[in-house]
Amino acid sequence: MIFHVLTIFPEFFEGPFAHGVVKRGKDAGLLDIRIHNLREWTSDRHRTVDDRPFGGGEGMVLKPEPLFAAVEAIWQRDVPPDLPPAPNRKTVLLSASGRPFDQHLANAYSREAALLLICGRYEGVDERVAEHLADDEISIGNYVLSGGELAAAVVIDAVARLIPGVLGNETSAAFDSFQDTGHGEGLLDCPHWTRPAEFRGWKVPDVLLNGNHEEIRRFRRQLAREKTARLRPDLLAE
Ligand code: 9D3
Repeated sequence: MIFHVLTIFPEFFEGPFAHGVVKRGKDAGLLDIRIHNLREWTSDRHRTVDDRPFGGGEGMVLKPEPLFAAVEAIWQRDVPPDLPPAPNRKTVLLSASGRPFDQHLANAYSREAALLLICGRYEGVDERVAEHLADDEISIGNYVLSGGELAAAVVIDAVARLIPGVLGNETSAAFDSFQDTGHGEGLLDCPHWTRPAEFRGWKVPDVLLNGNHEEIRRFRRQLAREKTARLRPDLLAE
C-alpha cells in the first residue's frame, strides 16, 4: 500500500516512520510512504500556499490551486496515463472539522491500494478542496491541533498495522481493536499485569495466577466491563 502525504512541513515526517511497525512494513516492502512538499506546486516567486479568508476573520486559509495541482499530479504520476484511474485509492483531507476517524475507517482504508493524505494548516483549507478534491474529510478527535501533520501520522500508523503481514501475525490486527477484544463487542480491553506479582505492595489479582483458564476468562471480562463503565461510559450507552 502507498501512503502519499501532502504537507508544507515535509521534515515533520522524518521521525514518526523511522521506528516500529511502520518501519518494519516499509522494510518488508508491504507499504511505502511518499512525502510531498505542497510548495512545489506553487508558481509565484514567494511560493505562496495561503491567503486571507473571504468575508474577513482571523488567520489564513490554504489556497485551492496548489492543492488541486499537487493531488492531480501525484495521482497521475502514480497511475500510467494509458490506464483508467484506479478506483482503489482515496484522497483524504485531515481537518479539525472532519468526520471522526475510527477503527472502522482504518479497516476500510487498509483495503485501499493507495491513500493521499492532505494536511490542513493555518485556520483551514479552502472548502472547494473538501467538496471537489478529497473523497473524505476526517478529524482524529475533539481537540485543537496546529495542523494535519500529526493527524496524518496517526492515520498512517492505525492503517499500516492492519495491512496483512505488517504485524507479522496475519490475524491479530483485525482482532485487537478496542471494539473487538474477545470480551464482547464494544468493550475496552481488560487490564494486563506482568511480573513481579507484587510491586510496591500492589498485588496482581490472584485469579490470574491460579491457572484456571475459564475463571480467568470470566474475570477478565468483568474487569473489561468495569473499566469501560469507568473510563468509556459512552461505549455502553446504546
Ligand atoms: C482555533 C482554530 N479553530 C477555530 C475554532 C479552527 C481550527 C483550524 C485549524 C482548529 C484546528 C486547525 C488545525 N487542525 C487540523 O488541521 C487538524 C485536526 C485538529 O485540529 N484536531 C483533530 N484532528 C485534526 S486533523 C487536522
